[in-house]
Amino acid sequence: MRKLMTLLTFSIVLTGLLAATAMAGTTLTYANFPSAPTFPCVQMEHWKTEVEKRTDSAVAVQTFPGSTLLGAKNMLRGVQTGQADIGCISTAYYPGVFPLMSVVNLPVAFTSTEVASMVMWDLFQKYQPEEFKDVKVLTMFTSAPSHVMSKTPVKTLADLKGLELRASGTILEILDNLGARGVGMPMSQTPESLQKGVVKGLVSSFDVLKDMNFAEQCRYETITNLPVYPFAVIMNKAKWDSLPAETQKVLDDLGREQAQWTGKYLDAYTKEALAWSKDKYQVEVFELTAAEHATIKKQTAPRIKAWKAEATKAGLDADAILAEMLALKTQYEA
Ligand code: IAC
Repeated sequence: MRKLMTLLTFSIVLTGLLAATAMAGTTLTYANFPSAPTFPCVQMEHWKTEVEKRTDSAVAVQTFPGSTLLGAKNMLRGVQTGQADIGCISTAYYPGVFPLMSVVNLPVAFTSTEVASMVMWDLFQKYQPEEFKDVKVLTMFTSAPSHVMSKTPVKTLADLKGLELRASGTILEILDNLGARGVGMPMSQTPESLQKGVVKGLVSSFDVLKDMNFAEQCRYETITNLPVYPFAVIMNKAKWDSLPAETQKVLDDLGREQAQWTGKYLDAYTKEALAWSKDKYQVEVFELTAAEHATIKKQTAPRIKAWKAEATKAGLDADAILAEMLALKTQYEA
């Protein structure tokens, strides 16, 4: 009888332990570089909620916004080496590393984040570029089209002359072509540079007017419709390989949906952020003339040529990739 009781107790404890292990499942760490209110972190929390729900909590996601685990520049390497399981990178912060996907950063006049994000995701699926071979890509999306936010008014293109503006990637060269002075740095470094006066403004999407409170310092906003910044959410390859097939399926199924969700969210949110900035700081918004937009188009065209040369050098069929991107853009805009 005693023996039986012991055995029974033992098996109850064992069953409990096994159940607890199964329930605890996997915890994935997810690093992000900008502060928690920004859209890359909002989409991260949305993804966490969806993953935990769809796996019945077999997967828990632990999020690290604001460079608390990895920063903008060591994100790629940090995920490759497993310092974080998952990380969010802006490909524009890694010049020359992503010759194919940087096509999304070209001046092709995206006007919708949702469209740009879907185009990026489809391009990635079609080409499965080598440049991501060391990681598992979970989703991709873009920022909204970029505009000038500055401490001094930029009412016409002539006002850009010599103006130091923070940007990254393709937009740096575009600014130089337009007579401004592009200063390269990640978003997370921008508040300090604005504060110190190293830059007189920035070129990015309007969400940051509110989320980084840039509206307080940059009271002048000029609608320029410059490129979107491309983002990729990447996972450590060994960690991905260690996941059960049903978990992998949940994450794979979320890829496209997450790209679209983020694009939709940001399209609505940039409008809200601009309205908030007008209300709270009375920011002024300047529109350029059609002739000035034509000038921008003409002055930024060399960047497309330069991308083609870089992509060709990386062994890519640049013309085909660019044509595919433009075809997808037209398709999603219809
Ligand atoms: C952002 C961005 C980066 C971090 C947080 C919010 C961008 C647009 C792209 C950029 N909104 O680097 O300018």
